[in-house]
Amino acid sequence: MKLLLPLAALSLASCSNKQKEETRRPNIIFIMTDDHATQAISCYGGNLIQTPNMDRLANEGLRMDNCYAVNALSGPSRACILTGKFSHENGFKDNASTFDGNQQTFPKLLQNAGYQTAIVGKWHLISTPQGFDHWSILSGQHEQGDYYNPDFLENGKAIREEGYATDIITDKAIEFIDGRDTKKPFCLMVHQKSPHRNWMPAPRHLGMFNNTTFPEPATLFDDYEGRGRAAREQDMSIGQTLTEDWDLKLLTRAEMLKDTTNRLYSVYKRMPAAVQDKWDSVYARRIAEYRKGDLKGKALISWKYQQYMRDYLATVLSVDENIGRLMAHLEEIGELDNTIIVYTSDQGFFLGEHGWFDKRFMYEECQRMPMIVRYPKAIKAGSTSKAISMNVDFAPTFLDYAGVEIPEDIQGQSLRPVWDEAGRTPADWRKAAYYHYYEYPAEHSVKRHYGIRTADMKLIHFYNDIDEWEMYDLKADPREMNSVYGKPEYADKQAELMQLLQETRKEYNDKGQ
Ligand code: SGN
Ligand code: CA
Repeated sequence: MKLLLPLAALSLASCSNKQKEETRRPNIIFIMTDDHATQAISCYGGNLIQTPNMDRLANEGLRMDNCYAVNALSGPSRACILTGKFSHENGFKDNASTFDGNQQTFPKLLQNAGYQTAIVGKWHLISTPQGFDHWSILSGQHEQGDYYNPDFLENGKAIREEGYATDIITDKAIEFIDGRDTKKPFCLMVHQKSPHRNWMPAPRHLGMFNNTTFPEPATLFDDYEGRGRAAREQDMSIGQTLTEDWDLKLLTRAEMLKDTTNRLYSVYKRMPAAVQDKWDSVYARRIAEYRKGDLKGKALISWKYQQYMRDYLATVLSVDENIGRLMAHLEEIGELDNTIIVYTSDQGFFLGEHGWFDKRFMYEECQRMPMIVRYPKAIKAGSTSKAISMNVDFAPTFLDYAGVEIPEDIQGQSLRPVWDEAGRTPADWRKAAYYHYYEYPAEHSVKRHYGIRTADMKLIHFYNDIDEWEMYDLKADPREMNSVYGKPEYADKQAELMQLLQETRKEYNDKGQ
C-alpha cells in the first residue's frame, strides 16, 4: 500500500501535466513587413529571389493565396489588423490619421486574458500604443523609421540604436522572448521597416545584386489603354516618379556633402564611416552608368527598374535571414512548436507591374498580402489555401486560437476553420473580399475607390473627383489590363457583382460614398 500511493499520485500528476500540455495556449509571433509583395517570395512562385526561411514556414505550415488588404496603405492596414474592423469603423482611413488607442484591439483582449503582449518595430499609428506590456517602436520620419541607426520610442523613452533596422528589431524580439514570464503565453508583434521606400539594404547586402539582371514584368510598359483615368493619372511610375537622389541613390558623397539638406544625405549620415565607404563604392558604378547619358525612353525605364529591384530585393534578404534567426532561437528554447508564427506584410507592392512602384490601388500586386503561418499542433505542413481572407480576419483568428471569446463587433472572421482543415474552404465561406482606399489627394495621386474581389472577378468604383467603374475578369485577364465594365457580354456578371458589392457594403456598414 505504502508503495502504491506515491505511484498513483505520480501517475495522476503526470496525467495533469499532460493535460496542461494539451490545453496550453499557443504563443503568437506576428511578423509583418512593410510593402513586401508576394512576387518577391519564392514560395509564392516569384522569380526574383530566393526566400528560404519564408519558404520553410510555408513548407512546415500553410500558405494563403487569396489574402487581401482592405485598404492597401500602412497605417490603415495596421489599424484594421489590430481592431479586426474596416477603416470606416476603426477611424484610421489614411496615413494622416491618428489611431484612437482607447478602442478595442486584439492585443488588449489577449492581455486581459493573461497573455504577455509586445510590439517591436514599425507602429505608424501615431498615438501611444496601448495593450502592450512592452513596446519599442520606430519613431523617425513620421514613424516610418530609419534603416541605419534608427530612433525608437521604447515604453515612452526616446532612444537611438546602432546598426541596421531589421537586425535590431529582431534583437528586440529575442530580448523580449528571453525576458518573458515563462509561466504565461505571449503575443509578440515583430514589425519590420524593410522593404519600404527608399530601400536601403543592410551593409552585408549592399551591392549584392549589382551583377544581376532581373526579369521585367510583362506589364512594365503598360499604356493604360484598357483602363480608366485613375491608372493614367497616378504619380507612382518608375519612369517619372522615382527620384534620382532618394530612390535611385545617384548622388556622390561630395555632392551630398555640398547639400546637407538633401534627404538622402540625412539617412546616409546615420551610417558608420565604414558603411559609407562601402555605399560609395557600390553606387559609384551606377552613377557613372547613368551619367554617360545615353539612356533614353524605354531603355531608361528598364535601367531604373533594375536599380529599383536591386535595392528593394536586397532589403528583403535581411528580412528572410532574420526570420531564420528568430525560428532558430525558438527552436533552441523549445518554443518553436508551441508558437503560431505568422508572416505577412501590411500590403503588397508593385514591382514594376503597370510601370509602377508603391501600392494603394485595388489591383492584384498590392491588394494581395503574403500570409504564411506555421503551427504544427493544428496546421498540416505544406498546406495551401484559396479561401478569400482579409487583414480584418487576423484579430479574430488569434483570439480564437488563444481561446478568447471573439467580440460581436469584430467584422473579420476567424480563419481557424480554414487553418485547422489544411486550407480547405468551408462551404459557407464568404464570396468576396472588400476594399476601400481613401488617401486622395495625396502623395502618388491614387484616386479614392472601393470594390470587391471574388474568386475570379473584380469590380471597382473610383470616386471623389471622378466617377468611373472598372471590372476585371481575372481568369481571362489576370494582369488586369482590360476593364470589361459595360461590355454587353459581361452584363449578367456585372449585375451580379453590383448586387454583391451592395450587400457587402451593407453587411460591413460602409456608407462612405
Ligand atoms: C512615404 C513614401 C511613399 C509611401 C508612403 C506610405 N515616400 O511617404 O512612397 O507611399 O510613405 O507608405 S518617401 O519619399 O518618404 O519614401 S506606407 O507603407 O507607410 O503606407
Ligand atoms: Ca506599407
